[in-house]
Amino acid sequence: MAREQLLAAIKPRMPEKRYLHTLGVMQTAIDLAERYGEDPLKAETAAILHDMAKYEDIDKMEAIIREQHLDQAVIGWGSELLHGPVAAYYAESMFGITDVDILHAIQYHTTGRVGMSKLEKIIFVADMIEPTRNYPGVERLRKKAQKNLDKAMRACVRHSLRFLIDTKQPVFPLTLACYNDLMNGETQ
Ligand code: DGI
Ligand code: FE
Ligand code: FE
Repeated sequence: MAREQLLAAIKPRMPEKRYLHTLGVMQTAIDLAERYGEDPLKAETAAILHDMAKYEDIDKMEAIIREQHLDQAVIGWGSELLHGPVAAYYAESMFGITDVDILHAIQYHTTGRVGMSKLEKIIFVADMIEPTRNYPGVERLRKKAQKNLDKAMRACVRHSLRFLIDTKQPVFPLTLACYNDLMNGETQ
C-alpha cells in the first residue's frame, strides 16, 4: 500500500503530536534502512503502522489479544505493552500486510525480543531517536545509530531498562531476555 494511503488511514487514530512522531520514525527508519542495507519500503510500512493502536481502548486491545489468540503474556504488565501486538494484528487484518518481518517489527517495537532481525532493530531504534524525541541522552543514541546498528540497539535497550528501573516500573520478561540476548558476549 502506498505511503500516502497508510498515513491517511492512521492519522485520524492519534493526536497531532503522535502523528508527527510517526512521521519522524518513518523518515528515521528509511534513513537507517538505506544506511544498513535493509529494504526502505519495509521500514516505511512498519514505521507508519507501529503506533496505530497507541490510543485504542485498553479493554478493546485486551479483547483482541484474547479473541485473536495473540500472545497473552503482555496482559497484566501495564497497558503500554498492548499497542504493539494489536497494531501488528491491524496491519495484517486492515491493510493485508503479510510480510512477517514487518509484522514482527510492529509487534515487538516496545519490548524487543530475542533474535531480532535488522528491520526490527531499525524500528526499535528509530522509535527512540526520531527528531521529535528530546529526552536526556537522545543525542548520544542518535550518534551511535549513525555508526553501528547493533551498538545503537544495545544502547537503546539499556536506556529503556534504566528508565523502567528509575521510574519503578516492572520489566517485562521479554524485554529482559532481549537485553540478555543483545549483551551476550558484549563488553559495550
Ligand atoms: O509508543 P511509543 O511511546 O512511541 O514508544 P514505545 O512503544 O516504546 O512505548 C514506550 C512505553 O512502554 C514507555 O512508557 C515504557 C513502556 N515499556 C517499555 N518496555 C516496558 C514498558 N513497560 C513495562 N511495564 N515493561 C517493559 O518491559
Ligand atoms: Fe509504541
Ligand atoms: Fe512510537
